[in-house]
Amino acid sequence: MKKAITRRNFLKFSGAGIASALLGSTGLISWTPRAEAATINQTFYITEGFITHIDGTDVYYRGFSPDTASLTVPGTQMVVQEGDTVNITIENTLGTDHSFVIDGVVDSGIIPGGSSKTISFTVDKAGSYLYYDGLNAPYNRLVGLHGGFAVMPKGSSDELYLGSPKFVQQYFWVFNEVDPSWHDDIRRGRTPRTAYSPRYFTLNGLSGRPPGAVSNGDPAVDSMADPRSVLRGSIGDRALIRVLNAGLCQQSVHCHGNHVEWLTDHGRILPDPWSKDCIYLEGDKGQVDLIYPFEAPPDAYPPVTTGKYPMHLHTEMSQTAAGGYYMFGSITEIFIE
Ligand SMILES: [Cu+2]
Repeated sequence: MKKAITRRNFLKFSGAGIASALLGSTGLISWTPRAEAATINQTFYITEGFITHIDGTDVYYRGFSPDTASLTVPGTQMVVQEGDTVNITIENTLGTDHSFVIDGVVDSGIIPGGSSKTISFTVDKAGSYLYYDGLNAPYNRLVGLHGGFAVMPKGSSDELYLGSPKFVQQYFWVFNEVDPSWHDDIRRGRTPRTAYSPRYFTLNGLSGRPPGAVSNGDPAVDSMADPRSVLRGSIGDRALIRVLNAGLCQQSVHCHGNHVEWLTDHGRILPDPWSKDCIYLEGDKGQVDLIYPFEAPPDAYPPVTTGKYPMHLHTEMSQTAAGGYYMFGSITEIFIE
């Protein structure tokens, strides 16, 4: 049992995104396949606090954090392998009930405020998953209680599922959007009654800080510099992107430079992957898996083999913040080096 943190002790964070142990110095997810299944132990602390956005607004969040002193939104990325036994301990440091759910895999049930629970499950289907708090849906998920979970095929380091198109590096792109008044309602224990009106749009918990903006280039704050989000590769590389939508808004994910290969929709394997520029991402837990091929951009003239290209969403409001600031939404960079 843990004592609930009182509301007086709210921590304030300038940005989300604490790199996890799974991430190397470049931010890439590194993975070494194993011949044998393993037991994976992970502890999440459900914490709360405020994150300051570009216009100075402090917005209330909850997160699946690696310790009691931090607030991590989205929660730490997890990568496991088919056949593994996963033990997840949730320490709920808050006064409210929460849960841990992976659709089709596990549901912890209610974890009352101030208590902890360990859930054990085995994973048998390679793919990408959103873990989230399923209680008070969708509010607990929207205010930050979500994260990415990947199951690698047994013995493989370069496939989404056995026999899939191959990749060299892999990333999570977890999208969300933020209606501060809803977050404040949740903080006060109220059910939101106002129309959903998101004012901030995030990628892996961060928004863009374009050139000239405060904290431009700071990987702890700027999604255009966050190594968890920025695609980096050389001609011939291929990046798997596990795209998860924790938010409610449908999106259109557009990678510049090259088309992406669209491998799955909601975990369903597409038999004949399309090569496409814009990918529809359903709202309310939509998910797709994509491969970005680092090829010479076919439309460039004169021809180029290096360059910097954006990934942005084609819903225009998702590129804004606080109702105005343009280019401060869900955006990142792609470097062909
Ligand atoms: Cu575009």
